[in-house]
Amino acid sequence: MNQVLRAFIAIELPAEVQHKLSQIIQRLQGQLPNVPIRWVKAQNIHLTLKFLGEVSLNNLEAIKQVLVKEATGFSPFEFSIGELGAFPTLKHPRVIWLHVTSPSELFSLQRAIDLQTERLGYISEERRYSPHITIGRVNRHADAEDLNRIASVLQKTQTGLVEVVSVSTVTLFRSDLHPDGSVYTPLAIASLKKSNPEKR
Ligand code: 2AM
Repeated sequence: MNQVLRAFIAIELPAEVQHKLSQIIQRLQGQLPNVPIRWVKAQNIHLTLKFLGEVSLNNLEAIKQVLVKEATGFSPFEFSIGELGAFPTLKHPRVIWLHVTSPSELFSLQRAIDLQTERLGYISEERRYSPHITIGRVNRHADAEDLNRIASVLQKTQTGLVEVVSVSTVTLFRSDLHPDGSVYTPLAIASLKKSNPEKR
């Protein structure tokens, strides 16, 4: 039997960062009561590197190996989170997110993981990787008035620099869709290159 699960590769955020981001969500929720948006639960907030989609259980080991091998090629780095954005645009928001400003390491790490998982059959997005942290998704049934209210709140809300995050691992997650939202479970955690111990 060919069993499958839904999976993606991401950078996990520390609980205190997730908490800080959920405070921004609460602030927006307060300004947008009764607007149909599915806000991301604090424990689910992460930075996606590659969405794999349906993965056969037979392929999991190969994916984990790719992750471990690619991760060890990169030194730990930091990225910062701040200011709101939306896809497709702030004026026409469908997916609400926070900007990620990062050094080239994040792009190189994402590219390496993308390339190697593509070799295993997990196709790359055609769009260029644009790092972001999704915090909400506007319901398909939102009407023009809802969209205008969301756009107006997003455009006038400034978050400034919210947090600087240190990255030392990447995680393979399984995603299970439940009626009350997705549940993400780590399947494997790969460490970036360990820094050299200081010479004495
Ligand atoms: P995004 O919300 O950051 O854009 C788990 O579902 C993660 O995989 C989400 O954070 C989502 O990214 C990302 N993802 C990318 N493409 C997806 C797709 N087609 N379906 C579901 N999730 C996708």
